[in-house]
Amino acid sequence: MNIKQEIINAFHAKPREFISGEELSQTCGCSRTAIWKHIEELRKDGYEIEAVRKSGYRLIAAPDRLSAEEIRAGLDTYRIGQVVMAHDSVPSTQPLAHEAASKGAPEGTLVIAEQQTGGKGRLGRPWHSPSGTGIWMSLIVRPAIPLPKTPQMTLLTAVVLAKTIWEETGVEPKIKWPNDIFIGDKKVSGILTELNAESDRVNYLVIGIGLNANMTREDFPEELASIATSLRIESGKKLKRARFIQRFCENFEREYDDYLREGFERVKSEWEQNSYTIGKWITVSTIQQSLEGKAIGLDAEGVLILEDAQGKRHKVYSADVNYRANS
Ligand code: BTX
Repeated sequence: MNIKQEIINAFHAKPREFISGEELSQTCGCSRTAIWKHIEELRKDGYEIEAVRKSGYRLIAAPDRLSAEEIRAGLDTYRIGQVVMAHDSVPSTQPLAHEAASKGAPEGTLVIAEQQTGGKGRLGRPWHSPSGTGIWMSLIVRPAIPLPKTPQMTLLTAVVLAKTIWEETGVEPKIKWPNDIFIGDKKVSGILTELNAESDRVNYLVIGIGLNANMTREDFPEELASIATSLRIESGKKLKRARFIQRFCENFEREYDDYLREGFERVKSEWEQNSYTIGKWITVSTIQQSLEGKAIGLDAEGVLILEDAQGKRHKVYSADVNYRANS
């Protein structure tokens, strides 16, 4: 582990306390001069660190930047989020995650960026990803599941996101089929799952997550103002983004392990409990046709069941669906 990471971990383990140079040098296995040099580097990175003779160093404030060190400090997982590739500005985190995955990046690797200049949604739609205010990240997973089950991973991710939003902000999110998180009638988050597979074998999935964390109303462009919101707007508080990502990774690992062991049932019931869609009259457009009906629930595999005006039930697969809700 690098020395900067060790120092940050030590600060996180003893919040608001002074830690002596001696103690830090023992923890990190280096000289006190080396500690002092790394403290200076951390200050350059935006950490506010108080130094008092005889008492040592104390962390006053961490920068509001998403660094690998901040995410890993205090992260209680064994694989999700244990490798973090952090960038300032990139076109999109998705191709970077694909590249890393194809070169063997381990399951749980996170690619994050402060800003995306070409953030993408589904079907080539753009995803607005301004600097410093959101969480734009791609998670690499390698589940041993058959190809037709992969849309379940999007539903699982939505459940975990909704749970983490609730736990960290107290606002109540709803999941809109297939891949959006809503607060009230506005979108706060979207999920884009991309797949790399051969015949029936999944090599890896890249789960892209866009979450509007700290945008103010003015930060949204005109075309999004009436359809998008942020956690800050809804909760009235700034979100600690690194902490949110840690809690997300922990919740994800728990839910994912349970899913790999026990199957889809728990995800299904959690998804249905938090659904924005179920009970609503919706229009679903596929390439072949447009269907209208009431969303009844998910089947055992996670496929949405729609009941039309004649009472006939239809299965709606996420893969070929373009979704519009009337209500
Ligand atoms: P989607 O196709 O369901 O949603 C895209 C639509 O959402 C856009 O057409 C626009 O109307 C609206 N939109 C765009 N930006 C925002 C925003 N910031 N907040 C609310 N609504 C918006 C959803 O696709 C999947 C988004 C995944 C984004 C992540 S970010 C990390 C990763 N990298 C990347 O390029 N994409 C993913």
